[in-house]
Amino acid sequence: MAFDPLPEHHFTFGLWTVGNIGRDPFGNPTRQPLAPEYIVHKLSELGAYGVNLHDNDLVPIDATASERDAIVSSFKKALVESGMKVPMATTNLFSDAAFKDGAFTNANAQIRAYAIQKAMNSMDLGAELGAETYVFWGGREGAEVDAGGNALDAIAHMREAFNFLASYSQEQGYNYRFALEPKPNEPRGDIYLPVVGAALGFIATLEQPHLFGVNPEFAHETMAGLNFVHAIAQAIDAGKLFHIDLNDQKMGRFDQDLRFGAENIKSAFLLVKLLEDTGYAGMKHFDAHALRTEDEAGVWDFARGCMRTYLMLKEKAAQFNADAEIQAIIAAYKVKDESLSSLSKSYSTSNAAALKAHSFDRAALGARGPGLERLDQLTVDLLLGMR
Ligand code: GLT
Ligand code: MN
Ligand code: MN
Repeated sequence: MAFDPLPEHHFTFGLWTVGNIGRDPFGNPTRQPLAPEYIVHKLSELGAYGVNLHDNDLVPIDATASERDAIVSSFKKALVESGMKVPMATTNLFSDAAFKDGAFTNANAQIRAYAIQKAMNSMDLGAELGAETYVFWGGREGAEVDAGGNALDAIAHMREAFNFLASYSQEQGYNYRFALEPKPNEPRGDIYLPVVGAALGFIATLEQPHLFGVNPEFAHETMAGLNFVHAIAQAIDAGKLFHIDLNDQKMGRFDQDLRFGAENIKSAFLLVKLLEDTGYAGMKHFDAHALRTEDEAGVWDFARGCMRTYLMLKEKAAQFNADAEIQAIIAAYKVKDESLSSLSKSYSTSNAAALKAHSFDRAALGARGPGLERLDQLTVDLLLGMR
């Protein structure tokens, strides 16, 4: 099997991902910048569906209006020539010094207003390029010092900004779906809305919650030692998985943004299986970058590898679902009892009375092993190509 990516697989990369120049806090760039038009053509050749961007990945923050228009028209030409789409856009609210203590949540009202202005301009750009999903990653929306008392205000300011921008989107006819991307820390000591569950809880407090979902990133829950597959399950259950950022990460380390599947292969497998089994129809965005050690050839190896690993894991998921022994173990694991389920599924006075009157064999319930060791070993066998 070739595992060749095709546009129908809806794989996307950010301009900032394959365009990453290999800079880190201790070291200078190790690669030359790549022109956005070149990136678009290369990704299209590799079988990607589209490319995503921040406003300033394409248009420098200090560009004049005419410079902006020239840059955008050259980029649009590359999109038309290559057939590539821009499904998602976002705003850079973290690189400029003005945002060093946050953007929408900054304690300074002037910076908050500037952040909203910048986001509106960036939403205009995204809409012009055809983007339907708008991501908010609150990279600088956080703190090292809480003595300023901003933690509670920040949530209210963030709510104001999202309510404002959702109305702007509707009035302009953009009809974006907004996807909040949680991260626990880095570049701030602590970032507000650190995990998927926090973002889901916050969305319920917005004026138009139906317009908002999440854009979870594999590395972000993993950095904090949390289970990304569980986070995605909760987002799917809530109908809020609008977008996903795929990459990899060792737990408890600096933000590594590794190639998808590079590190936690079993979790990556279970994630792909969950997305495929539940018919996730959104974009699969690889928000990662080639190692700083690599030259340009390594960048394209990285991009090919992300897509190839996803497709191999998708194949493994199909094999898992068709494996009679594995499915028999799962069927036995999920013990069914129609009559007890009918009592416990929903409350009624009579169900409560019948349940209270039922006699359970507690010792037998505690004695039974669910077969998870065998199931997990078969999963490992399957992933290692032994089944
Ligand atoms: C940045 C970050 C990502 C976000 C991007 C969107 S930019 O690279 O590390 O997780 O998805 O702003
Ligand atoms: Mn990240
Ligand atoms: Mn991301």
